[in-house]
Amino acid sequence: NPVNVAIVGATGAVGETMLKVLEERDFPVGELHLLASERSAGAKVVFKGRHLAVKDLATFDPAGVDIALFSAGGDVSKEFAPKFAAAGAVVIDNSSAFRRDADVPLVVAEVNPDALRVRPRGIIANPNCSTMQLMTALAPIHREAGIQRINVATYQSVSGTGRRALEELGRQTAAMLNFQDPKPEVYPVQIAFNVIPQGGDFLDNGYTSEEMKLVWETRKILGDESIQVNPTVVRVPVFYGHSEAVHIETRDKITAARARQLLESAPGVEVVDERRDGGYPTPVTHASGNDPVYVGRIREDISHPRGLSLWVVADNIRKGAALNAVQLAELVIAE
Ligand code: 2RA
Repeated sequence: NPVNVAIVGATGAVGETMLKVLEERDFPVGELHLLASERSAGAKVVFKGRHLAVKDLATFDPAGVDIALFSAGGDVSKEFAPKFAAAGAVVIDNSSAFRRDADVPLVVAEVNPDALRVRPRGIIANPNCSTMQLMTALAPIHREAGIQRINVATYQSVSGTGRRALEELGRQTAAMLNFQDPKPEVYPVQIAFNVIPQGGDFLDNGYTSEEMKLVWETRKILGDESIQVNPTVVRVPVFYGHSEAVHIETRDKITAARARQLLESAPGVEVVDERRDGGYPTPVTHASGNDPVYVGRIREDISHPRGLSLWVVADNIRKGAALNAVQLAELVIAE
């Protein structure tokens, strides 16, 4: 049966990709409502040859919407997700607004799909992009060997910050090559030809909000509050694709060969792990524009008897946000 879909934040980088993924996967869309702020209302979008106009969220009546995909920031989700749920829609929210709520499931399609069946508020939370790819890669290892601790440094692309950040990287790169002032606006300091050890806002414990998402969301998705996570989030001058240097300690020893074997059959994962020049995944050569979570550099930790290191790369807008949201919608309508 046709499914009436609303996309809230339809003109953003994630919203646009949600639309693309719905079309690519031939999701059975009935009515399609593209919603955004009044500023964006009226913009024209094409979906399966249909020309649609973006509508103002503030004046939209959600009655009749079956699935609402939100990616318009936490404030918009907090205000409008409950209204769409009250009108009967299942809300799949890409913001961080509800991820830590005990009565809102936090779901990676290949990791804990059954969790979305219990949604007393009619809201399902989509994990943060960096958590999404990390869990897709680590869940199979956790199930076999029991992960006790994760040290992870992320190298996050500027698309994770949004459209203005994409423009800032391009503009600054050109400015630098023309010996002009890079004039940082979106980030506190220049991002072109630089790296910035900050994602989100600083918290009292010295970590940032983007880093703590990796701690809280990992424990909720894997269902194990004892897992120790030590994250460092770094913004890098890459347009699309987050990369992560991951070092785990497991309860039981797991060899690199066994980890590679597990990952080669893991859903949503593609292993690119050859110990030669270029034998590993990168945002440019593999992840950007593609669906898999790529894993390489798999090796036993020379500094720990039950340690394992690996390199995890994925497109933060696709699997990191839009694709997983659509996969959750597919699971909901298949119930
Ligand atoms: C970032 N994960 O990359 C955030 C976007 N949701 O900044």
